[in-house]
Amino acid sequence: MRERVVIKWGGGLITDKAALKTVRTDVLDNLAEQLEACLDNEMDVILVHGAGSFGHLKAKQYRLAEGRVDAQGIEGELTQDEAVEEVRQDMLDLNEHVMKALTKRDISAVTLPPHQWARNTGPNFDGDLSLFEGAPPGIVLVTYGDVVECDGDSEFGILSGDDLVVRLAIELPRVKRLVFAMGGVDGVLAEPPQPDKEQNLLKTLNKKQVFEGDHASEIDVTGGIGLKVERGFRVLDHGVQVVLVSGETEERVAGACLGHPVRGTTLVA
Ligand code: IP8
Repeated sequence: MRERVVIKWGGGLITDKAALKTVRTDVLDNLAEQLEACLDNEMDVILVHGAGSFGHLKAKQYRLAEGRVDAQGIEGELTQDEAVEEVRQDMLDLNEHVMKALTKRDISAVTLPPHQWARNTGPNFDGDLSLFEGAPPGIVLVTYGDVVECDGDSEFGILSGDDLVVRLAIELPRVKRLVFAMGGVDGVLAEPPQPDKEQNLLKTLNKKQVFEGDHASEIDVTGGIGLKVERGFRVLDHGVQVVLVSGETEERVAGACLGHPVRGTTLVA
């Protein structure tokens, strides 16, 4: 029976996070090649990608993660409603780059944009995941962090890719592992990365260990590495392996997906 892997391509990996709407095409091409290696090894893939500079900068400026706020609290030319539409479109644009990288390698993939099928935020968001189950073997289903409608006064909010992967990894059948591919780090570090100093990588991490994430709170409206680890432990509790690796090498993402020992952080119970 074919196994499944859920892969999250971090927004900070596939985009230049500090420069508005700038994609890292070479990184995407490399990640697509590694994804193909999974398919070649009879592993089905659910791909979730983050937003990076296609989502976080504008979402932060227009306070979209907070839902509807008073117009006086917004600094910018757009209304919040216009910003919601723009960020959704920017995410569709980023997704197009992702799909292009997959298509270049003849990988068949279908995107399901969350604003069309999901509501509410956090790991218990609402949305029918059966859409992800129906694809024939070898077809990659793709989704991503997005602005979604929310119940109540907030009206809208940011559904992070890190929340999408939780339900996808736990609820879909045959999911063997969840792999977070990240930019700038080899996994979870014992201390924030510093130039000219070797990263102090935690090869395994259990819930009790204390760690510090390198969370650029001024530009990231969701959660940085701390959120990935917290969400990862929820998934691990359901018997799905969770590995965090650098997405900037030639083989670690594919290796982690296929269960090979690679440099990175494996969550342990
Ligand atoms: O980068 C955030 O998704 P994430 C989505 O997976 C937006 O946390 C639109 C900021």
